Amino acid sequence: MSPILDCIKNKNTTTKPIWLMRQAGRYLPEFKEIRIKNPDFIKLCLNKNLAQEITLQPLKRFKLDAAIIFSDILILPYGLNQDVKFIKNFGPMLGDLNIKNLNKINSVEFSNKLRPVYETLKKISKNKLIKEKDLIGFIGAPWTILVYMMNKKSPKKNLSKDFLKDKFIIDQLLIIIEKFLKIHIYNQIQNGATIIQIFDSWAGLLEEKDLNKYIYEPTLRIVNYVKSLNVPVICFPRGIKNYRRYCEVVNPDVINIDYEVDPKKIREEINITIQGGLNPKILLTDQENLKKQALKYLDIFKEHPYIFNLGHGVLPETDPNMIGYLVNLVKDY
Ligand code: 1CP
Repeated sequence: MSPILDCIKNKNTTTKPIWLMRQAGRYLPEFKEIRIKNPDFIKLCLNKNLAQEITLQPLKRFKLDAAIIFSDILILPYGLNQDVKFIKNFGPMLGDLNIKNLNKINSVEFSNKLRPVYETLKKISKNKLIKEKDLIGFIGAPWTILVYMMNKKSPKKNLSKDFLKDKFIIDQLLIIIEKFLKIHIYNQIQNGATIIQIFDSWAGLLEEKDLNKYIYEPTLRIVNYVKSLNVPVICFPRGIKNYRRYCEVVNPDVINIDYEVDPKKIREEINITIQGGLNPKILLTDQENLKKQALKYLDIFKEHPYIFNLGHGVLPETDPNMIGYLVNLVKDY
């Protein structure tokens, strides 16, 4: 059994497996080289040979315990025929929503449009670099996908909270998003994903009173769906104020904490496997500081099933040597 599955299923605490959110891409020179020649990001995600190569790049350099498929959470709106573009120095830009057209899309059409992603997973799962390791498939949580589809750009670039007033559209859209996220999960698992991670990058934007409708209920249904397929599910509700409550309601196999979470407190509060926490900015400092901060997490979770990871993705300006240093440190712990 792979170290990560052993940690999740057997609650093994003796080894501390490691992988990193956003380990493929951005900070790696070998990724940047491919990216420059491939200006259309979605096309790159759908290029089987290159997507396989990018997924495996970090495994060639570092002793990581998992690969995460090179794709994006916004491949979902793309699959639903909403225009998705990534603009340099701006981020994602989505086209107008047409709820009538969305209602007409069927699962075969959707799966065919995203077929290259699934074929990439299939290819990678047969690659010897992934042997005894996990291949992580992923989705954006319904709330985070809703935010991008309605806001049409990153909420960093201003989010009009008014959009929550359009209940009629939102309720229809949430049903469509959930339906196709499940199909996307099913297809990823069928083609070799051994774990599913759910990124709720904008969970922190909601007030307490809206959590039930937009986060707890739809995410719980998706978590139960993944569990029904006998694959572990990791949830990352970034910025949510009450992780304990989230775990009680949604009950994923693993919870990824962000860097604002007090690791000692969360260890006392929950029983499930914990992943992540280290602030990715620490990787921009020096090795001595990195060692000190990483050991803090390793020591706190010594007796708890723990998968080493960050509290958010690897930053583009990270020196790959710092990643190598961190991975070796965790492996030698
Ligand atoms: O311009 C470039 O070179 C593209 C940069 C890039 C990359 C490498 C984007 C654009 N997406 C990705 C890949 C990606 N995205 C992966 C696979 C690689 C890996 O993790 O190793 C994954 C898992 C994601 C997930 C993702 N995409 C999230 C959730 C995690 C998080 O960071 O919170 C989100 C929010 C996105 C949307 C997205 N994709 C890319 C951008 C610039 C954004 C917008 C982020 C924002 O709103 O600020």
